[in-house]
Parts: sequence; C-alpha cells; structure tokens
Amino acid sequence: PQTIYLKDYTPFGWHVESVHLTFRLAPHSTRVLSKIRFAPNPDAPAQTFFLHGEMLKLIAAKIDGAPVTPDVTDEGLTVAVPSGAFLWEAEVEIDPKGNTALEGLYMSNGMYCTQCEAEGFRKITYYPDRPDVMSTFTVRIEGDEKVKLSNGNPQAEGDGFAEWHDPWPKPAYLFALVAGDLVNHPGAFTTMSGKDVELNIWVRPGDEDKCAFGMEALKKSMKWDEEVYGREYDLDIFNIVAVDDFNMGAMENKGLNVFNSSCVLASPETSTDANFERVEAIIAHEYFHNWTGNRITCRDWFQLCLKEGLTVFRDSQFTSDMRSAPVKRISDVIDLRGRQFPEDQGPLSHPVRPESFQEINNFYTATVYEKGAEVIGMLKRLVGDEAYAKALDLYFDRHDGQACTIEDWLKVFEDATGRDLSQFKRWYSQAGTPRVSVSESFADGTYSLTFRQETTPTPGQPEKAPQVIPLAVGLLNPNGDEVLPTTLLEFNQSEQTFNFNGFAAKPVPSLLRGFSAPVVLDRDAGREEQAFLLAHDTDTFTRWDAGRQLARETLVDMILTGATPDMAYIDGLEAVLRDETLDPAYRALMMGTPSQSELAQVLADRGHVPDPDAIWQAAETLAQVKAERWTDLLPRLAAEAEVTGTYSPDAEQSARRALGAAVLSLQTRLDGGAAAEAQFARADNMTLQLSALSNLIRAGRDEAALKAFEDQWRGDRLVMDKWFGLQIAATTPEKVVPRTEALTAHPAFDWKNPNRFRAVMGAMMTHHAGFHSADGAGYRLLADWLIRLDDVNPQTTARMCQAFQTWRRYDAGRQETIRTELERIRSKQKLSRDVDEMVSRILG
Ligand code: B3K
Ligand code: ZN
Repeated sequence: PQTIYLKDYTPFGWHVESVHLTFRLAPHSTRVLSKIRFAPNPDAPAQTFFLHGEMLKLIAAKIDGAPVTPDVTDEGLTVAVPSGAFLWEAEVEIDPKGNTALEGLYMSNGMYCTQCEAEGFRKITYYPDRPDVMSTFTVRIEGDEKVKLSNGNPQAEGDGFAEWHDPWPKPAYLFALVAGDLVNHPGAFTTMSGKDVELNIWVRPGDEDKCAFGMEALKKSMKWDEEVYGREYDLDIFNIVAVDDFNMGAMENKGLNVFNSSCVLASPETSTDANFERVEAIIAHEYFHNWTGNRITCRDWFQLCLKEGLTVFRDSQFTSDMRSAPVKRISDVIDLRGRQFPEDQGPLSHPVRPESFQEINNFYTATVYEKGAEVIGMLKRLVGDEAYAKALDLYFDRHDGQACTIEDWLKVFEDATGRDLSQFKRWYSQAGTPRVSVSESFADGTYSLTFRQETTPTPGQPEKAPQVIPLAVGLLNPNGDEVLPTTLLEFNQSEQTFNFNGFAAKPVPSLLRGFSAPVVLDRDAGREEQAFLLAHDTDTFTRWDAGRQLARETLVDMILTGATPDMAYIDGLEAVLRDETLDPAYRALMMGTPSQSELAQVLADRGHVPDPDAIWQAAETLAQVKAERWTDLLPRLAAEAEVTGTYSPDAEQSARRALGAAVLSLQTRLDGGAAAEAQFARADNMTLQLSALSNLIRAGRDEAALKAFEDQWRGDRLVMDKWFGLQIAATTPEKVVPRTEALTAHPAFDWKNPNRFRAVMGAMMTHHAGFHSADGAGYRLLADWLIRLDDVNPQTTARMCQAFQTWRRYDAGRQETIRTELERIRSKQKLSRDVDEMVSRILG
C-alpha cells in the first residue's frame, strides 16, 4: 500500500465552479449523472487531470458535450482536458445494496444513505475527492421513496423526484443523500437575527417517540453556539436522519446530519442516563461542525484535528454548561487516560497532526479528537478567556469559506495576542504523553517546585524537545486552607524551578489542577499527602485525582505483595462520601477505581509484567472490603440516591442514579444480588433496569433476568445491543470467552451491523481479565471474527484491531500468542488496506 505524506501536499490544478448531480435510485444499479464545471487553478503546479473513482461502472463521459474515453483504473481516471474552463459530464452505475463497507452510497433497512468522510464520495462518482476542492452542489434525486433529502435547501419536489441546492461551497466529504420511507419529528428555531429554521429528525416508522430529547438538544446547541461563539445557522432547514447501520457515531454533512441511531434515538424506557448525555453531546458536536468543519474546513486530511479537536473542545464546553462542569472534566480525563494514553504510549502513537498515513480512516483517533481538544484547552488557558474569544472571532472572520491548516489556526492566536506559539506547536507535531516529575524544597519561607519533563520515543520520533506545559497549581497550608489560589505556571524547559515566598510552614502542593495539560504527573509524595488532598483540596479535579491515586497505589501493593487494602484510603474516601454537600455524581466518580487495563499499564511502567488475573483479584478484594466496611454508609447513600417523581435524564436525577449504581454494586457483594433483583423487578427506566441486570450478571444470578430482558426487548435493536454486550462486560473472567462464543451463535447476532458486532466483540476486548485469558482463547476468537469482518467492513475491522495495541505489556506467552494472531490476520487473502496498516503498525 502507498503512504501519503503531509510534506507532499500540492493544490489541485482546477477549481470546481459548480456540481450538478442526478441520482436514479435502484438498489443494485443506481445511476449517478454528474455535470461539473472545472476552471484552471492558476495557483497550482501543472498536473495531469485526475479524478478519484472507486467501485464505479463508467457508462459514458463527455467534455464540453463531446464524448471522451478516459483511462480508468481502480482508483480513478485520467483524461485529456482543454486548457481553459470546461464542462465534465459522466454517467456511472453503482450498487448501494451490495455496499457492505457502509462508505459511499449504501442501503440500511431498505433506506438509501451516504457516508462520504473521509474518502467515500469517490464511490459515488468521479470527482477530485479532497477537502480543499470546494463547490456548490445541486442535487436531483429520482425514486419512489417518500422522503428524498440532500444538503442545503429544498428547491423543487414533484412526482418521483426532489431537488436540493446547497449555496455554501463545500468539499465532497460533506455531501449527503438520504431516501426512504421515513417519518419526521419536526421542530423550529429562530436564529439571533430572526431567521426561521425548519428542523427535522427523520426516523423509521416506530421510532417517532424517541426523537423529542434529540430535538431539544439540537435547539439548545443552536442557541449555545449563538450565545457563546456568536455563530448563527445559515440555511432554511436542518435535517437529522437516524440510520441503523453506521460505522461511527454521526456525520456533520451540511444541513443533513446522518446519525447512528444509537446516538440520536432516546427514551427513558430504552436509554440510560449515559445514553441521553451522549445523544446530547453528539447532536451538539455535529451541529457545531457547521462552523468548525463546514464553513471552515481542512486543507487536507492531515489537518483533521483542526475541525475535530476544536469541535470536541466546543462540545465539552457545551456539556459543562448544560450539566456539571467538574463531573464533565473528570469524565473526560477518565476517557483520555483510558483511550488516548494507551494509544499515545504504544505502537499506534502518532502526533495530533499526523505526517503520513496509508488509510486516513485509521486516524480518526482519540489522539486527533481528544488530545486535539486538550491542546485547544491548553491554548485557552495560556492566552486567557478573553484572548481566546478574540482569536476565535478572528478565525471565523479571516477563514470563512476556506480550507485551512494548523498554521492558519495558530497564526490567528499569534495575531490576536502577540504571542509566539512556535514552541506550543510541538503539541501538534510531537507524539507521546509527556511525563512530568516533581521535586520540592522549603527553606526560609520560600517553597520551590522543580519540574522535569520527558517524552519517551514514539514510532518515527526518537528525539523529543520540551513542550509548553501549562501547570495549574495551588498551595494549601497544613490546616487545609488554601494559601495560594490556582495559578498558572508556564513550564517550557526540560527542567524548571518555580519559587513561592512568604510561608511560615511548608505548604502542600495541589498540582495539575483541572487537569491543565494531558501529561502523566509522577509525584512520589506518599499517601499522606494524597489523603490530605482527598480531604481538603479546593480543586474538584485534583481532589478526585488524589482519591484515584490512593486507589491505584493500594491496588498496586495488593497485586505485587498481596497486601491488604489501605484503610487510610477507604476511610478517607468514606469521609468524602458522607459529605452530603458534594454532588452525588461527584461522589459516584469518587467511588470508581482505575480500570484494570490502566493498572496493567502502571505495572508495566514500573517494570513489572502485569498478570490480568491478579489485577482482577485485587480489584475484587478491594470492592469486597469496601462493601464490608461500609455496611452503615451504603444504606444512607442508597437513600440519598432515591429519585422520586417522573424520570428525567437531567444532571440532578442522573447524579443520584449514578450514586445509586455505585452503591448497588457494593451492596450486591453483601447480599448476593437480592437488592439488584428487587430493583430489576420494579425498574421503570433503562438506567435502573440495566444497573440491576449488570449486578445480577456479576453475581451469577442472571439466568431469569437475562431471559426476561430478552423477552421484553427483542424487538428493539438498540436495547438488544445492550443485552448482548452486558452479559459479557459484567461477567467474571472465565465466562467471557465462552459467553462471547455462544452469543455469536445467537440468531440475533447480525455481525454485519457495526453496532451489534461492537456490542459483542467490543465487550469482550474491553473485559481485561477475560480477553487476556492465559490460554489465548480471547485473542483467537477476536482474530477469527476480524478476519471474517474484513471482507465486509474494513473500517470497523481496522478500528477493533486496537484491542491488540497494548500487547507488549504482557508476558512472553501472551505476547507470542498475540503475535501469532496478528500475523494470521496479516496473511489473510485480500486483506484491506485499513487492516493491513493497523496490524503492521501494531506489530511494529
Ligand atoms: N466527522 C465524522 C467522522 C467521520 C469518520 C470517517 N471515518 C464525525 C465527527 O467527528 O463528527
Ligand atoms: Zn467531529
């Protein structure tokens, strides 16, 4: 496979002045007629005229009305063109029903839909399929389907056809078409300048009652973007469509967002609180792309973080404003440490702006998205809120309608603030998670903190230079009073000392407040300091993190030495849990412990070979000891967690239910599942039903409940995904592989549906002790299914290869088995480019 490099970027030799498309829909033989006006691009070097095209049958082509015969390959075509402007016309035939990769135009449950990002438009017609080629699109759809949608505003509709026109120039990856017998949940919004916008959520008949929450989330997003970023919507209509077969969460096509149904449909009976929150966040994310992604797009796919990092940052600001900011921050850090850190510290490590790729779909990663968002958060901290707002205004002013780079983005900040950001730019080019170590000293009233930073080599980057690390710190005196409020230190050298004067006694540092930079902080300060911070820290993040570190240290001790749990941690935590002034959601987060995979990484970093069974056992013991120690605390918390009145997925109620779920999981260790069984019987919403079921599974008392749940929900695809996943995720290690295997034989295991496949295989690969069972059965089972799925859906297959990215942590036996399985995948006949690249990078 060919490698594409950022340094080889050249502009396309022509501008596209307009695009007219006609679709004659038919499941196996859709005809696509294109009329495209090209004009020479004076700023581009001379080049052969080339249009991308894959899986297309060319029926006819014309230039300025005269038939031509292009040279066609698997990747596109070349043809001789006039030296000035010209009209290109082509007719191609495609097979939407045969398209199982879910990229380009495909069918899902009898409905036509598209996914073009990143390079799917080339499976629809011949085109310069690159984000820096922008044009206006007019689309005519011919077919019997009741509903026929495309981007922009509706232009005409009649018997068997519909026409749409999108006045905003856009790259082809934002093109979308949907056609089917859909029904809509309507809504309306008036923008800040008084323009009325028609809103719709389109779904399959039967799903109408699951749209109200998504519609409210959309309106809130539109309002928030006006109030916080001054950004108004720019078309007469905004459509969202729910699709059951979809490779990712959702897609921000101009004026026509297409969603995985799991990310838009929601109802109390079928969705958990977490599902509601996710729907709200994804609707916001896709809506926010209208300005950060669509109006200003990426010059090339290396710049993906320009739109994704910024849009993730914006959606997390939105969630913080709608719900609890501390809870959102902690949840984001858990997610970052759980998904991005392993990526950044393993063979798949790559910069936020990668410099090469074989398959761009493999770079829609936690690094580009979540670390990309962290980089923007750091920038905002460094320049301050006011300068951030000024820079963003300048960005929208200067670059509206353009395809931009990270250089353009940083220049806006430099111009708005006068700051030199050349060192800061390393966050975009240097891969790996910086480790920051700290030492302190105290003499004559002066307290000093010395920081050192180091980033270990990552693939292709043996040497690392120091980065600009914004460190938010505070100091507490020994009584627990804050003597230095949160202060931002700019740590930009390999080693640097900061002094603080005027203290009578040595203060206690509270470091990396708010998780002000995506780094690993190595502070060997001892448990007393952590316990002190857990009790007294005024920063909600570092206070939570102190508890987390205590949990981590006691677990590591238990694993390595068979020690019993540290009572100072358990008692310190209890004091926090008893504080009823603290948000129940915050206390629920406090009750969590580092994931077992995270513990494996900590052990590996400290030179030990992690034993998944020992890690599992330690986590079990710790939970058991907490449960036994807290016999009078648990009922108190359970009472606080009680919700009265009608279900609402708002932050207040969800917080109580989150606390209730944490309590129930400990309670189950004491009563063998009695409370869970009672909750299961009376649950009238999915949050309670699922937490009850999860505990019954964990307690091995699940046969009747699983059956009842299946009987109740067999008609609901999204709920059944939960049923499939949970019985693997919540069970004990020895049952993981046999259960997964049994579920793959279940008649409802529709493995070509990405949600179902991920529900089952994703649950297995994230069950740490189950997946890493010493006999290698988990590895083999996953590899068997990845080999099978690759012929059908390379994108989803490649993504799931990530299960193997941490393989070098483990013992020689496990490493050997994983290597064998990776080699077996790599030697598959007709392996996709997607999977080939992933497996090769993982093997290193
Ligand atoms: N931009 C899309 C992701 C497309 C992924 C293509 N493999 C969704 C989003 O980030 O909003
Ligand atoms: Zn996005």
